Amino acid sequence: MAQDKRIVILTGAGISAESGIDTFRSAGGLWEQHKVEDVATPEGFARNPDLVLGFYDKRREALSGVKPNPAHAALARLEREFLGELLLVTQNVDDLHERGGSSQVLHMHGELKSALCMSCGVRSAWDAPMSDRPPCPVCQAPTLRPDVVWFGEMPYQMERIYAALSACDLFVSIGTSGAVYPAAGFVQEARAAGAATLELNLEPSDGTHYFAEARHGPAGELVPQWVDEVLVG
Ligand code: BJW
Repeated sequence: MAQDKRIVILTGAGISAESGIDTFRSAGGLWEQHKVEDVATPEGFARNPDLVLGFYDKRREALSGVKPNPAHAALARLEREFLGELLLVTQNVDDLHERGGSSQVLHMHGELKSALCMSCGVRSAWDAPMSDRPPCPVCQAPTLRPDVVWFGEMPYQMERIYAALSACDLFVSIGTSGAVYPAAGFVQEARAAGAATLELNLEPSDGTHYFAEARHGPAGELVPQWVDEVLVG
């Protein structure tokens, strides 16, 4: 890969697995511990806000006990040293890309450390529990919810992502099962634009057949190897 190319990278829960954050669909993962319709839909939140706020409070609190792994560090190195254009899109709501050194991260499914006020619509940096119904820092209404994208909601910055996919030379998907749209469809968008496509995942994803190349193994090994290849040119 020459250094003057445009790369779009999509990451999912698998990139944070070696840091100790549960994935969603693996054995023992979050969707075995909780019903997805209870904790990751607007309807579930309306039915039982205490359950949902508690679920996200625990996951936000757990961030202080985990660290970025070599895969996050490698993508940060790519951001620093790659001479072409790079867009790092993550489905993850953790902050491990940023703590690993990446400064430009597009969180398409939102962030644990952000609050969305259902009264004024403002998103605020947030690193505290929400179960006790704290006031919005902007309008003071006690109507904060986790600033994450649930099923049936529109992910963030889709226009920007699709524009980058339609103009990229390489699309790389890392640590995602390919079970959730629209992210699962990015590989087809990139292919339609003539881009090369690469999957780096522990095992074949649901969409592995769409990728021109797939490498299977832990992200902590595959991602640093791939970044070395890109930077050596
Ligand atoms: C490793 C590893 C290691 C493990 N190294 N790898 C029918 C057909 C098509 C679509 C739909 C449909 N019915 C409904 C829909 C739409 C729906 C959808 O996709 N549903 C599916 C269930 C079918 N999607 C939506 O509703 C989305 N919105 C939407 O579509 O709006 C309309 C729209 C229209 C047009 C354009 C754009 C939009 C919203 C989806 C929101 C998803 N939200 C969640 C929760 C976020 C907050 C939170 O974190 O709690 O996002 S669900 C959950 O899944 C989370 C994740 O970001 C997302 C993806 O999961 P991910 O990251 O892939 O994790 P896993 O666990 O699935 O996979 C991990 C992978 O890592 C595995 O493959 C492992 O093998 C691997 N791995 N260790 C490398 N060490």
